[in-house]
Amino acid sequence: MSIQEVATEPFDDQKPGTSGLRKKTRVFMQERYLENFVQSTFNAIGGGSGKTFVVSGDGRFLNDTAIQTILKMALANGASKVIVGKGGLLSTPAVSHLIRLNKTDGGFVLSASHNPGGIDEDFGIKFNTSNGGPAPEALTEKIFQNTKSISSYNTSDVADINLEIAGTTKLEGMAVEIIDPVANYMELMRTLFDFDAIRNLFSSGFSMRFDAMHAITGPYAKAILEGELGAAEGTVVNGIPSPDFGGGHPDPNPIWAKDLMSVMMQDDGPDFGAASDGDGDRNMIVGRQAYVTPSDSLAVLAANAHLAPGYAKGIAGIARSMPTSGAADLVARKLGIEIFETPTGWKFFGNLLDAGKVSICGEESAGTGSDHVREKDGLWAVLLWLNILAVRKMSVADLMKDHWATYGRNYYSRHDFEAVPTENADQLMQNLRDKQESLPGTKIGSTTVEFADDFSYQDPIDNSVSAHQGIRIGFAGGGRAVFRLSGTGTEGATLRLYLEQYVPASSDMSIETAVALKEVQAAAHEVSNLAALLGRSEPDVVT
Ligand code: VG1
Ligand code: CO
Repeated sequence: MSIQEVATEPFDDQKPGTSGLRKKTRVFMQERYLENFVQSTFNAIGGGSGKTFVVSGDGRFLNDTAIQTILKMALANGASKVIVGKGGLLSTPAVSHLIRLNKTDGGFVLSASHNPGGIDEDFGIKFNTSNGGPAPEALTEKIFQNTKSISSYNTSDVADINLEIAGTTKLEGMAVEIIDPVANYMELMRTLFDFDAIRNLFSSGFSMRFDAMHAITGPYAKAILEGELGAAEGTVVNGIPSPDFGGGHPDPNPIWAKDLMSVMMQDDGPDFGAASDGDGDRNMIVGRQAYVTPSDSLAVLAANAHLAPGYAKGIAGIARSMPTSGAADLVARKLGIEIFETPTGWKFFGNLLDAGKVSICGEESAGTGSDHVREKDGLWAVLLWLNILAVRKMSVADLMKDHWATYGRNYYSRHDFEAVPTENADQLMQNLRDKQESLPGTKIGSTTVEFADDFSYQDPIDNSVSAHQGIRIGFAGGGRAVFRLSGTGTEGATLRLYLEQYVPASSDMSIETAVALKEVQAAAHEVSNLAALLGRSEPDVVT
């Protein structure tokens, strides 16, 4: 075996986005593309010498070859040990847990999450630090700077490792430990939830459908829900991870999880439905004829978490990303705990979780999680819902009605305008930035702007500032619109318009979401001149 220092030249497009580096798969297949990014990461953390890492992904096309590349580079950079899930498979929350459990120096997650997979679709890589969470901005910026000046990377000419056989192999000076992807994660879940109560719920006839969307949570859900908790065989559908996710988008929302939605909307549908994304960190929750928005799910989980053993002492605080609705804020106020509003992306929750300031975090994009790991965790959310339903003994629909009767309801929807020419999207954002200061007091359509700003966040722990995180506009009467550009897309720009309307507990809660949001939607379109700038007014995806 020999270790080689290979000369390379930089690429200019390796800036990590909201959640790591995400590109078309063929971009990643270019010679030295992955190598450059991985070496830039090793260089940014002070080298790999003597260090231990977790490396795995969601099984999408290129997963296994990327793992082999990283193993050879880890060896050449002096790493002492790498832990890999059998078959190269680990969900993102499981990677986070293994980093923490084994006190490794970090890990590489290979995934483009909810983006489709395949040679003509998307691939991605993300580095997580020793706390188990995504690299904070200061580190991703350092990695990016390295990618622009890199001149060589280290690799070795050892043979590929067989990832299908559990056990430890010595690769020259480096140990490669192949482990069962599910076992440690299941043990962690057992410490948090009342498995007996959930088992009794299932044995009493409670029915469920879990759509793994041909992605990573299949094996986890099968082992935990069917194997351990006694859910009927067949509860988990699309449970075998495939390199192209069966040709679909592994994105758990009513659009992409359409089959699940139609089963759940039937009169005799299952009691409970859930889905998860490509890498297993997102979740969708739906009861029989009752879809739960992710923002509401966060609020319900926070309000009821104490019913699960892992949170029986109560929660310390809640954090939500800025575009997420204010439903969780109302719960925090009632519980007398702090609420934090952070920029989009899980990396902003890490410091708050590490400092013990918050126990539960969430994003409107179907991500919820807690201090048990440093990533959002799809199956965790599903199990917490099951634990709550087992204790409260009511349907999802009734639980939501009860929640809204206590707190009022935050009607919510996200409108995505995809593959917009970058200039047009930038122009729209720039116009809003230019005029936000003068907006308060202005009448727009049938409402009036109460506040407007370009969201800037100062981390309360390390005091780092992240500016220009999206335009927030608050309207009279409890409406809010948020504009921001996606940091995970791989084609043109995606403009996200987030719409929210609060109605107090005494109001009629049976109105349709689209109706409740009509006024704020019209005002948002008017204030941004959206139709003229984008050349259309209908979004591609409404969630
Ligand atoms: C999207 C979501 C954001 C989420 C991110 C990563 O980012 O809006 O809430 O954290 O995806 O999710 P953006 O920049 O496209 O809006 V995942 O499941 O990739 O890890
Ligand atoms: Co994901």
